[in-house]
Amino acid sequence: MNEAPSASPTAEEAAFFRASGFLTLPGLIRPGEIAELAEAFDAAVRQATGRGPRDAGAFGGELPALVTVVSPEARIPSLGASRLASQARRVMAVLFEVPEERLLCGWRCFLKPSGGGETPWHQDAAYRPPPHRGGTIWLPLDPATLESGCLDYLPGSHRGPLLPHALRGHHYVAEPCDGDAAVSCPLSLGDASVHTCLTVHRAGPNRTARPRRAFAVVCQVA
Ligand SMILES: O=C(O)CCC(=O)C(=O)O
Repeated sequence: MNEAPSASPTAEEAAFFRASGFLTLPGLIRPGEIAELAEAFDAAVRQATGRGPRDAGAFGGELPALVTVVSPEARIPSLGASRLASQARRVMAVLFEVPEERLLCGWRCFLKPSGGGETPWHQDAAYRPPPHRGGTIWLPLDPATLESGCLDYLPGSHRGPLLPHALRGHHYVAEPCDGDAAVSCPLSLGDASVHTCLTVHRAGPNRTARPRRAFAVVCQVA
């Protein structure tokens, strides 16, 4: 899976990220590499849940908004050697201005089934103990559109504070949260977005007939 790395974020992109708390990364991964990543994603979901991503409505009685598989790289070791792994570290090191050796990274599979509801507003920091220095590279394996459940970000929310979150089902939900100023980030195959662990974000419902799959590479500055 390894190939020569491509360009790092420019100074302008890094400045946008520091001001806004998120950034889109067009062409982070070549579209041809997505098929291999999608195969690894499907295998990890199948191993973790006993079901494939296209087994519509097969994840229990009620259709979940999101099926999450934590640490798929433990099930599919080739992920750790993939270009996404090296690209994620490279991008994070530039954006957080640290050497790559200081980054601790882990993966997530996020599967939003066809018909799945919204991923509610939250800050990833609600899921982890402090210090809250780090972020997530989010790479969709199906086009992420307004219809399929792309991410929406609240610009500037990464300056904090960590909002109160209520645990609803499997999700921490930021409350109260006014999403009026949200910016939607639709992504084509090969594009990714990156956000900090304090950036308030959500994903819309999936109104398409296909699942919306995404890998997240979550990095903390050690
Ligand atoms: O994929 C989703 O619906 C949610 C992803 C998310 O919240 C994240 O990557 O932090």
